[in-house]
Amino acid sequence: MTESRTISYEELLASDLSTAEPALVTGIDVLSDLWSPQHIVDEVGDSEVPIVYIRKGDYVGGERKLRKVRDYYNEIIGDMPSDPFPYLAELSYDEHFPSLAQQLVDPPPLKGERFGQRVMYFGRGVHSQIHFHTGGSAMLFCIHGTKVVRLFGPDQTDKLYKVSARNFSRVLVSSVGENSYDYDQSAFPQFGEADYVEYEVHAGQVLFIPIHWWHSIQNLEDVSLTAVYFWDQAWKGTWRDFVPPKLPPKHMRLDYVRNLAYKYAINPVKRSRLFDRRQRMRSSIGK
Ligand SMILES: O=C(O)CCC(=O)C(=O)O
Repeated sequence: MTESRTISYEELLASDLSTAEPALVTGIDVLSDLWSPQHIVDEVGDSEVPIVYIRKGDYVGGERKLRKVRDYYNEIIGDMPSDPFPYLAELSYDEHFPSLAQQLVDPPPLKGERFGQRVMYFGRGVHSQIHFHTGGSAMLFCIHGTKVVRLFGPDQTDKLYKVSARNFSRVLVSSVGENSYDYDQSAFPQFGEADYVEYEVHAGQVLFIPIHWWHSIQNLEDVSLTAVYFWDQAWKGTWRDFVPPKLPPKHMRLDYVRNLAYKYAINPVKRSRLFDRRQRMRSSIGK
C-alpha cells in the first residue's frame, strides 16, 4: 500500500493534473457549516428522486425507484442496509436539489480543466464498485460521516480485471456487498497484488481524484454525505477530441474511442430518432 498524502490547493494548481496523484487537499472549504443528514431531510425531504438498489455490488446495473428523500433516509437509518443496498447516488445538486446547490462552495478553478457538475452521494454501508473517470479530475467534498476510498494508479490496470470497453472493474461486482473487500480470490488472483493508496475521508475534508485513477468507495455504518465535483479537461469537446494532446494510458484508449463514438455518432442519432418520434406523435394527436 502506498503512503497517503496531503497537499495545499496552491500545490495542486501548480501541478500537471493529467499526471497528478491523489491527495487530500487543504485550503478549500467544504461548507462554512457542515450539514447533518437531518438538514438534508428538512430541506429536501419531500423531493422525489431515483434511488438505486444495488444487488451484489452491481452499482451500474442497479434498479432505480422513485422515492421521497425522507422515506429513503428513514429506511437507511433503521436496520443496517443489506443486499440490495439502497443508495441515493450520483444525483446532480443543481438539477435535483437547487436550494442545497446554492449553499455549496463554488467549484475551485483547476488549471486546464472546465467544471462540469457536482453530485450528491448520501448513504450507509454501501460499496461503490471500482471505476475510473475519463473526463478529468474529481474532488470529493465530505460533508458528513466518513468514506474509505481506495485508489489504484492507471499502471495497475492489468490487475483490476477491467470490463472490456467500460471504465469499471469486475472484481467487486460479484461480492456480497459487505463492509469489506470481499471478493473471489480464485476468480481474481491478481487483484490482491495491485498497489493502492487508501484514504479515510472525514467530514470537512476534500479528496482529489485524478483522471484515470481507479477507485472504490466504502460507506461505513454511519450515514455519509458528499458532494463530488467533476471537471473535464478543457480541450475535450473541441476539434482536439480527434487529435488529443496526450493519449490516455494504455488499456484506457478504447474507453476514449468509445466515448467519442457515443458523443459524435450514437447519441446524436438517438436524439434525432427521439425527436422524429415526438414529431410523429404530435402530428398524429393534431390530426
Ligand atoms: O461515494 C460514492 O459512493 C461513489 C463516489 C464516486 O463514484 C466517485 O467519486 O467517483
